Amino acid sequence: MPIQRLMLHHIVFLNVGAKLGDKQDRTCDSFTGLDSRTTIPGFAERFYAAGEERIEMELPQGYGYKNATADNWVMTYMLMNHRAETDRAYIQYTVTYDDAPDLTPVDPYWLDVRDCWADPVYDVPGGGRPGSLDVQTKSWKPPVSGRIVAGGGHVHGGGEELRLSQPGCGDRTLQRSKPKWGLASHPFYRVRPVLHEPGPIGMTRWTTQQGFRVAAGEEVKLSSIYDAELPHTRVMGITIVYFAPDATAGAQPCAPLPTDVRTSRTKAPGRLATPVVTVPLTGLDERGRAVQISRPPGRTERAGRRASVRVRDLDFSKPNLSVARGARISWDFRGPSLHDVTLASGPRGFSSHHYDRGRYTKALDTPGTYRLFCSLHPVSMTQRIVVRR
Ligand SMILES: [Cu+2]
Repeated sequence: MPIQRLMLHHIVFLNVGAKLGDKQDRTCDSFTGLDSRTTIPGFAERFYAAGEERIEMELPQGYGYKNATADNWVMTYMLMNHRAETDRAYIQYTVTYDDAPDLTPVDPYWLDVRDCWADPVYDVPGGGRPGSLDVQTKSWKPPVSGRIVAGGGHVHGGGEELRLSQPGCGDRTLQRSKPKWGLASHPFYRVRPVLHEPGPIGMTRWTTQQGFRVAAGEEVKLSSIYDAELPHTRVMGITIVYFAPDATAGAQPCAPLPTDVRTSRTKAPGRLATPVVTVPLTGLDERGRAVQISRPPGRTERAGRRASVRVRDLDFSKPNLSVARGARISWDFRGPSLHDVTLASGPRGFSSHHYDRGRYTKALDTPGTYRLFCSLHPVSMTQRIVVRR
């Protein structure tokens, strides 16, 4: 299925067990739902996920993810339809099933710098020096001693790397997962509309039979590292680690690192340096086709140090706005559907959660032109705010 039609933006596989209540996610007791309000119980174990990069789940020889015959898997995924017509597709996946009795089982742990949100995103505001980095971290302490035998990662556009480290051992690096980006000719950069900064085509994944040995309760740190010069909105920093419980693994503090780490990443042609991409605003022409626009239609309303915008189904009440420097803008969400406000391009990056009611307020201190959209309805809901000098 070419992404000119549909794009499988991401997919997460969860194991519910034989019946609801059998399993629990290993890092989240519950999740904050897409509406930023509802709490969802963590009734299933997240064990694999892929973004646009389609990372494979790979375990070293001799290890497996244990499944009972009666286990039920659930998929949660997002499709992006790039055409204004109903389409239909199948999701195909391949599983290697091994019934060898002597496999060592692994437990999947989802490490995420914004964990336990249904949409675990954050914003890199940008405005840093060239080469500067934005670093967000997540600490994880395994409940039992064991060995981390495999892992991979997920970043969005602007990502530099995900790093796993061991703070109790001088914060030594255990492993890095780095993105590889498509060539400028790759469909991610060519298929219109471009609705978000394209993600990588591949991430480093790694396996080790020996494993990184960690004691029960010992801290392991995930660092999500992004370019801090430009704004990057709604980004993620996620690593799933596969952990083999092993009572002997904690015996020697800061044990030598494994010598058998194997890494791999897609062989497809690509770029290693994080490309600079400006996300345009998109509108519809008379024939309903997506076209790039520099601003939404309508006159520009002028305001001073304060402005309030109603977020309706499917528009912003003030699509073109000019405000004084430092103005506080509040977006009032009136529903009934979920919406958000997200920077596409501009001097500083920000975004709101998804809301069907409530208010999001942001002070715009940096002059310039902010092009915004609702990330859920990016073609129909656009806004341009000029912050005067
Ligand atoms: Cu919306």
